[in-house]
Amino acid sequence: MSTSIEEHKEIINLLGGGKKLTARLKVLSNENINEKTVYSWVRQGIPDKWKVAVSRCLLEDNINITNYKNLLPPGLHIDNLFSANNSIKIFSSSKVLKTDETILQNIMNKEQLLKLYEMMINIRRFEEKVGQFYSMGLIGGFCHLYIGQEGVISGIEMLANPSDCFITGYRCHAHMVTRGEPMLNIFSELLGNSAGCSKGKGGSMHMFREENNFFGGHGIVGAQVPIGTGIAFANKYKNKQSITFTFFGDGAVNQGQVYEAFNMAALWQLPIIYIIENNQYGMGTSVERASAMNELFRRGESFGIKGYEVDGMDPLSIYGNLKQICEKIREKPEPILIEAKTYRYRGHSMSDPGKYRTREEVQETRENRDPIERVRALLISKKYLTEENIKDIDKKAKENVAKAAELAREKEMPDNSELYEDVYRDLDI
Ligand SMILES: Cc1ncc(C[n+]2csc(CCOP(=O)(O)OP(=O)(O)O)c2C)c(N)n1
Ligand SMILES: [Mg+2]
Repeated sequence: MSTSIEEHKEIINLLGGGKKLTARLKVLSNENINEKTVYSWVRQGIPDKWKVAVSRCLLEDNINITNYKNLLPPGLHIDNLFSANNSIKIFSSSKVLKTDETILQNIMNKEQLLKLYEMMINIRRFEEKVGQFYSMGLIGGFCHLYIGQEGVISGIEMLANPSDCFITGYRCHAHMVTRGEPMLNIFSELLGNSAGCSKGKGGSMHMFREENNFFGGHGIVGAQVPIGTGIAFANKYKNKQSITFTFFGDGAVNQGQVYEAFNMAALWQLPIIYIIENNQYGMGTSVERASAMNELFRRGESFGIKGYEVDGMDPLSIYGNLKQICEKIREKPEPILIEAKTYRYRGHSMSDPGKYRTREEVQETRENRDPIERVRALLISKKYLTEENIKDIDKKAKENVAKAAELAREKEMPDNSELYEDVYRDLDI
């Protein structure tokens, strides 16, 4: 492989030598660059600042730019350069992913299926307990439960690496659980205790655990999308292999900042998967009433972001389809948009009378599309577990949750002197 100096020397020669190149760069950049500077690049290499302009000269001369591995500055993808020639490509390859049932049933081995099942049961029992505590007046502020949506985060967690980054909105307890945070710390946070993962200052909507690469927990609808994009940029810039999973809702998808973030993610080809958890409703309004265009997986197309719809009530489909997508992104970073069609069984928050949908609709989904039931049935039909084993798993999950919840009640509230601490801090991700 050639060094960047040898490569850059070859490029300068191909472009007609220092004199010609100087003239071309002057036109392209409006900057006063002299021949002596350009000649010095033959010995020192082309500085980052001039690499984009030099790449454009190569493109104009129809020279295959991909031969030159050392030419593009960090963070810039080759496709970015094509916009200069007005040839930016619009992808319309977004699609609904449907996978054959027999493939899905065999996509995980016994150990994986068990892990997935336990993960989902833990989330559900955890959230049920949170609902109970809220009704008992133990939890202050807003509180949004994830019951019904367990398949989305669990399917993804089954394929993610610990070094991958996660960020979501206020419906964030489940993401904390699957990222490995002890339930005691999550309950403590909900109760406002100093043992909480955010020292009791964040509450239900603002949980963080940097060590687990979980970056919140955000109360402003859509705000996590540009932040997730920034994390993905940092990872690419620092040559980290991590994918950033950025979750948001069907309501959030109509926020302007989502599209500003999409633009940058596509421009810089960032390693990010945007996941719209389309649970069919925002804060009391159905997606049909709130969105002019309901094929949400297509929302990235005008930026060249490929989008896929998957069944969010089926963790096996999430796992199977996203696994392939992640493998590709790890090899060659690019942003991808996933619309996971899911459903929440409870109200938007704890204070939602739920007048915008019928009980029958909720009941019908619970009975026919429940993600936990789907995996339970598979475990039984494959004879990996008996009904008795299933009951034991459930009992153990309930006990663990109850133990963590009761222990959290014994923890202390933060001291008043803590009030002005932890307001701002630099992250080194
Ligand atoms: C910028 C902003 N606007 C409005 C709100 C109030 N609000 C909180 S949640 C919500 C609905 C969001 O729905 P969706 O994105 O579908 O997420 P879901 O609650 O279904 O998970 C709204 C409007 C807010 N928190 N932030
Ligand atoms: Mg929603």
